[in-house]
Amino acid sequence: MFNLTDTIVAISTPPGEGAIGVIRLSGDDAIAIVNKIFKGKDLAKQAAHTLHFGKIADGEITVDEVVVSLYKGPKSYTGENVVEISCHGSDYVLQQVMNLCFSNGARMARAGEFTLRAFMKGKMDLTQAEAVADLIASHSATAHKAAIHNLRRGFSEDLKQMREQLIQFSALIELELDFSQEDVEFADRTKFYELIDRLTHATQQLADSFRLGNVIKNGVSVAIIGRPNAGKSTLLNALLNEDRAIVSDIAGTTRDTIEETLNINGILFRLIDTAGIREHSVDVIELQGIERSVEAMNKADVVIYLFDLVESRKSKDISDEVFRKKEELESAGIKYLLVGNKADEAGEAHATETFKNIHSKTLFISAKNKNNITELKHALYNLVAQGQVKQEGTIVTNARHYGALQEVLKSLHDIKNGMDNDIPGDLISLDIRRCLYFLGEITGEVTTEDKLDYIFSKFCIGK
Ligand SMILES: Nc1nc2c(ncn2[C@@H]2O[C@H](COP(=O)(O)OP(=O)(O)OP(=O)(O)O)[C@@H](O)[C@H]2O)c(=O)[nH]1
Ligand SMILES: [Mg+2]
Repeated sequence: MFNLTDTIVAISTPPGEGAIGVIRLSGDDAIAIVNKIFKGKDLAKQAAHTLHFGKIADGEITVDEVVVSLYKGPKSYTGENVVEISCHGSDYVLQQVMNLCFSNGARMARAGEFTLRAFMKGKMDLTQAEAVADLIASHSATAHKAAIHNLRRGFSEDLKQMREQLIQFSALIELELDFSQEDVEFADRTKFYELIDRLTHATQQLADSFRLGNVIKNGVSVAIIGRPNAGKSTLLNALLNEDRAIVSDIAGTTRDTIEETLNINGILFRLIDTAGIREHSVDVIELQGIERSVEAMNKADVVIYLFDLVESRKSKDISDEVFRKKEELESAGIKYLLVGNKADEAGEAHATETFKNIHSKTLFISAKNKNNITELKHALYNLVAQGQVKQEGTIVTNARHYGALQEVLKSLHDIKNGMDNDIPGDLISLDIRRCLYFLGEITGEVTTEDKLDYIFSKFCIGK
C-alpha cells in the first residue's frame, strides 16, 4: 500500500506570504532532482549536512535565489536522502519550484509521509511520530511538555521496560512447557505475581493520566450559566481581564454564546459566556439564545453556575434554584462550580449563612470588583487536574494509546486470574502474548498498514 521508493516533495511551511518558504524532498533521487534545477555548486559532489546558496532556474528563467540544505540517509529526518530548499516565502515561487520538482521526477508527498518514512526506516517509533504532530499542534506549556516528553522517547521507554520484563518471564514459562513431563517450575510464581502487580499498577497509572492528558491536548470547555443579569458577562471579562462581552443592567443583554480562551497554569480553558436562562421569555431571539445556552451547558466539560447574591437576599427562589441546579448537574455527571456573584453588595455573611449546606462546592465573588477571581481560577484548575498534575513522567494524551492500555490491563488481569486458578502454562503464555501485542501496538512494533494509514492521514502535508 505504501510506496516508499519514490522521491517525495511537499511545501513544509504554512501557506501565505512569509520571509521564507521551505520545500522538502525525501528519497533516493532527492539530491539528483534538485541538482537538475539548481544553479550553483554540483550538489552530487557536496558533503552531507551542508548548505548551498544558488538559484532555482526553469531553463533560462530564474525562479528564485535559494539556500539548499543537504542531508544524506540514513542520517536525516526520514532516514533517506533529504533536501530542503529555502525559498522566499511566496506561494507563487513555491508552486513554481514544486512544479519543477514534479517534472524532474518527484511526486507529491501524502499527508504525514515524511514522518511515516521516518517511522518505517526505524528513525522513530509510533509514539514519537505522533508526538511530532502533537508538538506542532501544542498551544500551551503543558501540551508542549507532554509532546516533547514523548518525542524524546519518554513513553516508549516506559513501555519498553514493561515489555522486556514480561518477555523474560514468558520465556521461562515457555521453557517449562518444553519440560512438561518433568513437572518443573523455572518461573518463580511469587516473583511473577509481583511482576504482574507492578505492571498493572504502572499501566493503570498511565491509563489514568489520560483524563488529564486529554484535557492538556484538547483544552477544557467551561460554560458560564445562570439567570439574566447574574453577571455572567462581567465574570467572563474579569477572568479574561479585558472588556470582551457587553455588560448592562438590562436582563437579556447577551443573546449569543461568546467563546474565548484562557490559560490557567498551562491548561487551556475555553470560556463560554451564554445568554441568561429564564423560564418565561417570549422574545424569539432570546429564546434561541437560551436554547444555545442549554446546548453549551450539555456539551461543556465544566459548568460554572453563577447566581446573584443580591437577588437571593430578596427571595428564597434563588437559593432553591441553586440547590436544584446542584442536584441536576450532579445527576447528569457534569463537573461544576457554584458561584455566588455580587458579594460586594450582598455581603459575605448573608452568603455564607444561606449556602452553608453546600459550602464546599460554592465560591463567593464580586465579578465587578474582581474579588476572588484568582480563587475561582484555582478552583477551575483543581477541578480538572484533581491533584494529578504530575510534573514529571508520561502523561498519555492520545486516545489510541489509551485504548491499547485498556487492552493491556485486561490481559494483565487475565494472566493474574489464570495463575489464581492454576491454569496450564500454555494458556498463561497466550495471555502474555496478547499483553505484549498491545504494548507493541502503542509503539508500532506490531501494526498493520491500515492502522498506519489511519494514523498518518491525520497529519498535514509536508510533515
Ligand atoms: N454589584 C455588583 N454588580 C455586578 C457584579 N457583576 C455584575 N454586576 C452588574 O450586574 C449587571 C448585569 O451584568 P452582566 O454581566 O451583563 O450580566 P449577565 O449575566 O451577562 O446578563 P445577561 O447577558 O443579560 O444574561 C450589570 O449592571 C453589572 O454591572 C458584581 O460583582 N457586583
Ligand atoms: Mg451577558
